Amino acid sequence: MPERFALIIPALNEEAAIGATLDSLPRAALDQLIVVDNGSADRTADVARSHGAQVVSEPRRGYGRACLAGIAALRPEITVVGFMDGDGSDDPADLPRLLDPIVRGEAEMVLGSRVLGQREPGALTPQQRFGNALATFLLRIVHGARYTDLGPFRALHRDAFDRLRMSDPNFGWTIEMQIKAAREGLRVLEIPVRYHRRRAGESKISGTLRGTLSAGAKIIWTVFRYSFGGKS
Ligand SMILES: Nc1nc2c(ncn2[C@@H]2O[C@H](COP(=O)(O)OP(=O)(O)OP(=O)(O)O)[C@@H](O)[C@H]2O)c(=O)[nH]1
Ligand SMILES: [Mg+2]
Repeated sequence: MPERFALIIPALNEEAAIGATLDSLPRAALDQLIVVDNGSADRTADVARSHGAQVVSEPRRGYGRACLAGIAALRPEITVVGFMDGDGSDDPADLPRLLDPIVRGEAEMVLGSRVLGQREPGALTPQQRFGNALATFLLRIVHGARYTDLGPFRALHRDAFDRLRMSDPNFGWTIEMQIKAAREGLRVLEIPVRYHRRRAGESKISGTLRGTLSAGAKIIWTVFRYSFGGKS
């Protein structure tokens, strides 16, 4: 059976960037394109709809909740699901390289690594680079899992995703997925991806002190939470 692809884009107040981000996607390659509007106060949902996306609304804030709302909206025939940010930071030209190893059966999860790939100057802040280095170091010593990044641009076979029983409602989402993938013994591949500065609009995470600290704390907490034998 041929694979069917969906892309889920969580978006919070991205009206300035979401249209161009959607326009840059290789649409013919996607069977379902979902923007999850996470309670935006701006016109994110209208813009996404007018650029051809299916808009799912998740009024409860949180990156993980938005991703889960996108999953809940997948059509039954979808077999491969990808995640990408809505601010134009990820490079859509890399999308086929994320999906192909899954199609060829070489991997069940493919992670786009911004650390291995080319970054536009300023696209990853020093705090993000430090946070990534610390988190991936902890993943290795606490969980024996080797990764270089916790980037948002990634794809999984839907069956593999279901095995992970994802639950994190916010910034622990990416690292939860990586910890659980290692535990489940998923076949994981990291590939270099390009990373740009956001196209327009405001940073909610890395560009703000509050966002950086709360995401960083949540990520570190999640590493240890799953080390206590917690299976959830
Ligand atoms: N659903 C949801 N999405 C969010 C939330 N915060 C940010 N996002 C989205 O998640 C993605 C990443 O957030 P950004 O604000 O770009 O964070 P960042 O990439 O660390 O910061 P930039 O350097 O500005 O790009 C974007 O698509 C946001 O719209 C949130 O609380 N809920
Ligand atoms: Mg961003």
